[in-house]
Amino acid sequence: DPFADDPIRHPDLITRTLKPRNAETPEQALSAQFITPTELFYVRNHMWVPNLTQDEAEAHILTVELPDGTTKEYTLRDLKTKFPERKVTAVLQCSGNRRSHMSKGSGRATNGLQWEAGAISNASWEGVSLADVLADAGFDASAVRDGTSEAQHVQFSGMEAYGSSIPIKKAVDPQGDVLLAYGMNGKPLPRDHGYPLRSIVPGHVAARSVKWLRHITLSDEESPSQWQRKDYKCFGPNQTKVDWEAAPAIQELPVQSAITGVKLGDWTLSGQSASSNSARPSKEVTLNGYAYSGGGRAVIRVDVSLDDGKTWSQANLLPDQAPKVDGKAWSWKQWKFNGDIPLEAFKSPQDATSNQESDEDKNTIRRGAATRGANENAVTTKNNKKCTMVAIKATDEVYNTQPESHAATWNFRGNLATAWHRVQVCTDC
Ligand code: MTE
Ligand code: MO
Repeated sequence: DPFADDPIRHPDLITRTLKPRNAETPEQALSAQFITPTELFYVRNHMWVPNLTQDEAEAHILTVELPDGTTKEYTLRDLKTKFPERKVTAVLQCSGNRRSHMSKGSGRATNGLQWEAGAISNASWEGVSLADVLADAGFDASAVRDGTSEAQHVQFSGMEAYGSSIPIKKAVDPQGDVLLAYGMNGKPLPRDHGYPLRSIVPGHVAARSVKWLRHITLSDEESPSQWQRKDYKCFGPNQTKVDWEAAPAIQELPVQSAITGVKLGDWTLSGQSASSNSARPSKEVTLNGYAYSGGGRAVIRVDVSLDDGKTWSQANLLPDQAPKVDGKAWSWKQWKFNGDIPLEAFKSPQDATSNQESDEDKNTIRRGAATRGANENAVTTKNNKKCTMVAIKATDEVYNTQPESHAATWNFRGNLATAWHRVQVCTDC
């Protein structure tokens, strides 16, 4: 059993598969801190987890291969001593994050792990600059700027067999901030996250941040791996038999957001004046979550609708807790919203089901019940239950925003599920 040696997982991670180990970050941890606690950072492994002792790790060799076939080797110790240490705080998001929302929201099955909104996390990464190492290995980055570079791609290979690549432009861009990282949140990388060395490609899909990194190849071609040439691509909603080569590999991520907490408060009277006849009962609601865009594009706004998209308000974006690097937003924005849902908005579930994502429905009921201090019994008091749909969407600094429906962006691989995040919120009226 190649998995017998896998590390122990934190019990709060939500396991999707055990062998290989895939687990998402629980909602609470997605919103509680700006930096996701290391032990709750989501895990996406295609194979087993390599196991190196500390001595083996220090002696671990990274080989860099130039287009002319010449190679240069660096031990982890070399990397740590020869190059200045750099630290970048960056989100990693799997291309499959929210895939289950796409499947349920569109009513069409998708291939792959049925992640909810927790295949994303934020951490600080410590290591050395890939651009520095490539220059030391003898690669002349000016050829990339001149357009005369033979190398067009930087291929990364992991110790198990996983591999993928990024465009050379990103690798040598001084503002690209690509790291060869050996640290995470101030400690050595844990085994699940690539010990002893991984690439970190901020702003790109996490599939390009290759763990247990052992080989870098500069080439005129993309990585030949299936993870570069196949799995992480998108197609149109009508395309199920596809020409893989016709679509580019996912690199920079589109804009994304999710609700990771819903709390219903008390009934209050709102209106022009609480004492006048026009006062209407409404239910206090508190929402929170994250928003993120690829390519270093900052999220500028998170819009919230308490009536499934008819009217909108704005969430408060919480202050960044990591400085932007060279003006690039590599981390997410966390957000919070307080509002009131008018009594009339709550409909019996039959009327409110048109767009519902059923298992989120369950979650929300659980949350609602918890905030009322009730227990799971509340779930069964179906007759009194009334629900409404809340929705959110984010916009980034170039005004890209999220699509309304998953049907419009459905693809059979279930990649890049970025439609408005809708959650059904229920109460006993
Ligand atoms: N690197 C190796 N060597 N093996 C893998 O299976 N999975 C990739 C990427 N790098 C993978 C890998 C994918 S698809 C994702 S989403 C991220 O690692 C997950 O990184 P994490 O487990 O540290 O969250
Ligand atoms: Mo992924």
